[in-house]
Amino acid sequence: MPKIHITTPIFYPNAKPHLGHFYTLALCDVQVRFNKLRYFNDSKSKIKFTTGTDEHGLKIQNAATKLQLDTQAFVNQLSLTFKDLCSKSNIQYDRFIRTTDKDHLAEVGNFWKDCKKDICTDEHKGWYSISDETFYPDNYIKEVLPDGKQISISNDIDYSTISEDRVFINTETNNQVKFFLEQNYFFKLDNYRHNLISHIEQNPDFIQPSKYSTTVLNLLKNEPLNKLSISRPSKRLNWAIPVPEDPNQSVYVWFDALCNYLTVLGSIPEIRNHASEAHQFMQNTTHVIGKDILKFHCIYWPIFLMSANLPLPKRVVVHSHWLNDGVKMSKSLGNVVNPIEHLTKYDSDSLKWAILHNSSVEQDGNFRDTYLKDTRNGVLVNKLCNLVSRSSKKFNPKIAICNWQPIFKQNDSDLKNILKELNDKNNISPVLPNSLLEIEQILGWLEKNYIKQMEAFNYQVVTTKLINLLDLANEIFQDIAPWSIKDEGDIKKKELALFLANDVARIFCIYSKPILPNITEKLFEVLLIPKKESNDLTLCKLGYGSSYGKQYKEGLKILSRVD
Ligand code: ME8
Repeated sequence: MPKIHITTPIFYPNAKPHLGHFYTLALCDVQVRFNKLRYFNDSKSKIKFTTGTDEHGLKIQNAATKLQLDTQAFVNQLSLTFKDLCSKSNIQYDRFIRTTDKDHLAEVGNFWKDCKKDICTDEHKGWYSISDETFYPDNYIKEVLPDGKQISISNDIDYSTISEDRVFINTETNNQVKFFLEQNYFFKLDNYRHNLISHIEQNPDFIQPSKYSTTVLNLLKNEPLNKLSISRPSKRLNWAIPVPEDPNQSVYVWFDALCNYLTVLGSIPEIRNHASEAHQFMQNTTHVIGKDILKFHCIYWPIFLMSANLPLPKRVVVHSHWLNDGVKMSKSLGNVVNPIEHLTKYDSDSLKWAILHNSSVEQDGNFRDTYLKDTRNGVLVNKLCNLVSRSSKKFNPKIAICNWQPIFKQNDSDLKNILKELNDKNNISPVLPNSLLEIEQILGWLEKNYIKQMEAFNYQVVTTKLINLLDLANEIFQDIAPWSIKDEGDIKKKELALFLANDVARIFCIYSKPILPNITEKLFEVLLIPKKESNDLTLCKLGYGSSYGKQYKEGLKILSRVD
């Protein structure tokens, strides 16, 4: 009876969401729906999906000030655009947390107190990027001269005399940094370095894909794990949660934000209690993040949790980035694809399939408009809906299904004999036996690998196999050409084409339900598949449906082309 918790990062509402945010949300939504499908028959299983907005910090404060807007009104408005994206794309979270929510403010204060033994005060000087909300060491900084030339900063730079008009940037993100000198609270990360190394080594799936586990281990083993500044003077940052018992200091936005993963599960004592549901959810949490925030989730967050004596999440799944002409799509650069535009022109299933089929969590990808059209027209209309409509519109597949279902369900030798008999009698082309064999092979592969691949977020591998299935069933249909069969003697062959088209469509719909919740729901209706069967992965074999096929309603369009 698993309790599973899946999270996206909580996004900064300093601008409207773009395709990158949609991607993380879609990765999670599919994972949630896949788990619901997988555990459909386990009435005690619970799957929780949380997302939200990260509303404090300098970045937000400055964005609101620039527009001369009240900061709360500013975040209220932008937070809604993230919610709106979810509702327009049928992304169904259980909680949308905002870090300005009351229960969260209290949770951050309590968490801080629980980490107290590892927190100290010190003078802080360093290069801070407001856009990245993080400090960078000197060797990641360059000065941009008035002629645009970039030079490294010299070792003997006098920090106390850096004038305001000089421009410095961080070399990783190219975002501007400023030099700050101030008194802050610090978290002694190094206290947990060895514990974290052992945890990652003993749990090779803690950080996925494994290349990121290697990156993090290398960092922990080879780079100094400096104290992390976790507060800012309130006079510089007032749009933040105050540090408990010290109103002159404000909690650093990342300390505040990471804590959302606790707030959504309940109070800290409850999460700590081994017998509680909150504890089980916490232990079985999958954080899905972009690689830009690896360090925060794979180093800082587990260390904070160790300090507070709380369970660590099960795993952090790290995905790559969507690029635009080779540059990371980002709100600050404005080089973004707006998912809402695509949702308006196409539909949410098409957008999800288009980006998940054309990407992998391991590699950065460039978005192309053609992905949408190819998915909607090429896959969903021409391959999937066509398979259903061509086998149900002119014909009633009911008898065909009744006749062929038991033969496929029984055993292989019967089927082989029948195919042989059909072949001898009708001299059918080799397409049928070859394609049928391939269908059986793909179904065998899916039966063995679907759960493993979906769990590892390798959705593209699954969608590729599923498209193959549709191609093969369409090929058989085309080859047998039931519309041209008039002869009574050929009736078996005609019925076989109808049965295969319907049954492959049925199986395709079960497997693709997590990615295509809307269109599969409609197709299950057309194919007369009862709810219980549409959620049963054990029925993903030819002949295992109990459906009798529905006469396709005249004029019924599941999905039409977009040109
Ligand atoms: O970092 N490609 O928020 P954020 C793929 N508030 N995914 C992308 C992307 C791209 N080009 N751009 C953004 C923050 N993302 C913090 C998080 S969590 C406790 C606090 C996605 O609005 C990806 O998931 O900058 C990335 O990690 C996240 O949005 C960053 O969102």
